[in-house]
Amino acid sequence: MNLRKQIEEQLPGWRARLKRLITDYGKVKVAEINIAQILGGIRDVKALVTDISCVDPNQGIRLRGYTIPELLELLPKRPGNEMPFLGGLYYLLLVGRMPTYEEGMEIEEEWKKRQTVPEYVYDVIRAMPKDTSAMNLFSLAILAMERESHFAREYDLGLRKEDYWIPTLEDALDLTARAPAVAAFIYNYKFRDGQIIKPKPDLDWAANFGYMIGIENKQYYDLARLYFLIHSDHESGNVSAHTTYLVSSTLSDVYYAVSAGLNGLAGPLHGRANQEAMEWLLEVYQKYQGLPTKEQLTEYAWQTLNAGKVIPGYGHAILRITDPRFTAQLEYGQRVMPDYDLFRLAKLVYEVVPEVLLQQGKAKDPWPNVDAISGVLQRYFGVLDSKENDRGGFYTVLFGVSRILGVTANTIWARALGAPIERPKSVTTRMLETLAEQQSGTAIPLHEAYAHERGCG
Ligand code: HAX
Repeated sequence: MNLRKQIEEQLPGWRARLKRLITDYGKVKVAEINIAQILGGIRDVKALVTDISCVDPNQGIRLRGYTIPELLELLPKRPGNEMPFLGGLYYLLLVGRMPTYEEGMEIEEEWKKRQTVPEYVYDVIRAMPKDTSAMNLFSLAILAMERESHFAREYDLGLRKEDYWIPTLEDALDLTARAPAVAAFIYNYKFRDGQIIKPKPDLDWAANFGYMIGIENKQYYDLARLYFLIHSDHESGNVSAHTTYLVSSTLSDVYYAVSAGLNGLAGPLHGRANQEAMEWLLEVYQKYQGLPTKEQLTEYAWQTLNAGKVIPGYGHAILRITDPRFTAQLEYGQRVMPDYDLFRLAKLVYEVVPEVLLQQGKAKDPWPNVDAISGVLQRYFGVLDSKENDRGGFYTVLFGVSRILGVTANTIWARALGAPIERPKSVTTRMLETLAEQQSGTAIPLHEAYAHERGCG
C-alpha cells in the first residue's frame, strides 16, 4: 500500500526530530499555567502536540497547513463534482502533503475493500429500542466492532513498539471505511424502514453515505463531501479529539478510543450543538409562524440568554472570528438553497446574534461556529435529526463520521512516534489556596466546614 510506505519513509526523520527536542531542548519552557486556567477548563494551555491541524484564533482551522478555501480548491475532485472526495483529504491528513488524484483514489479503493460491516454490529443496533439516541447507537456500534481490531490481536501475540502504528493503520482504515455504513444504518433504523442499503461501487465514500440513507441527489453528495471535510479535525484540544488521544495513549485500540471520543462529541457544548442550533431555529420559526423580523429575533435571543441558556452554534473556546467552516457552509447554501426559509433564518440569525452577544458582554467569541448552520443544509435535503418522541442525535453522528478521520490520523501518528501514556498531575483546592497565600502574601480565611480536610503527602 502506497499510503503505508509514504508514512513509513517519514518515520526516521520525525523520530529524530522529536528525540532532538527532548534530549537537547527538553528544558525549554512553552507555557505557564495559572489558577484561573486550572479551574477554567485548562483553557489556552499549550500542552498537546499535533501536526495534523492547527487552529489560529483569527484565521480558523488549517488542515496540514491548508485553510478551508484552499482545501476546497486544491484537493482532488472526481469529474463532475463540485467538492473534493474524502479519500484525498484522509491522504493529506495521514501523509502530510496534498495528494494526486490517484493517491486520493487509492484510499477510496482501500475503503471499498474494507467497507462491509460485520452482521453482528447491525444486530447490536437492532437490539436497542429505536428511540435510543443516535450517538449512543453509533458509539455502541463502534465499541462492538472492537472485536475486529488488528492491533489488539497482534499486541497479544507480541508486537514491537516501533510497529504499533502498522495494525493501528489497519484498524483506522477498517473503521473509517465502515463508519458511513454504520451511520446510515442507524438513520434507516431510527427514521426509515430499517433497511441496509449496500454502497454503490461507482460512488465515493462521502456520496455513498447519502446513497445509503436513500438519497440520490448529486447536490446532496457534494454537501456530504463538504460536511465530512470541514468537520474532520480541529486540532487536539477539543473534547472528542483529546478524549480519543487520551484513551489511545493507554494502547487501547482505535475502536475503544474512538467510541470514547464520540461520547464526548455527544455533549451539548460540543457536537450536540448542531442539533441544538437546529432546534433553536425551529423554535424561532414556529413562534413567529415563519421568518421573524430582526427586532423579534433580537428579542428571542435575549429571552434565551435571560433564561440562563446559551445560543447554540455561537461562540468558541479558541476562535475569535466567524468560523470558516460556517462560511463554507453559508456559501454552499447561498448557491443551492438561497430561498429556503430556514436557510434565510440562519442568515438572519448571523446578522442579529453576534450583536446581542456583544451587548451581553460575556461570550469571548460572539461569532457563529461550524454548528450554527450545518443542520439547515441537511434538513433542506430531508435529512432529519430526530422525529417526535425520539431522543434524536443524528446530526451529531454526521459530525462523528467526519471526526473519525481526524482522530484516527492523530492516533496513527501518536503510535508511530511512540507517544507516552498521558498522565497530568492533579492538585487539591487546599494546595491551590496555599500557593495563592504564598505568592500573594495574604492569608485566605478558611471556613470551619473545611477544617476536616487532610492534606496530601
Ligand atoms: N450563548 C450564550 N452565552 C455564551 C455563548 C453563547 N453562544 N458562548 C459563550 N457564552 C458564555 C459562556 O457560557 C460563559 O458564561 P459564564 O461566564 O456565565 O460561564 C461566558 O460566555 C464566557 O465563555 P467563553 O470563554 O466565551 O466560552 P467557553 O470557552 O467557556 O465556551 C463554548 C465555548 C463553545 C462552549 C461556548 O461558546 C458555548 O457554550 N457556545 C454554545 C454551544 C456551542 O455552539 N457549542 C459548539 C462549539 C463548537 C464545537 O465544539 N462544536 O462541536
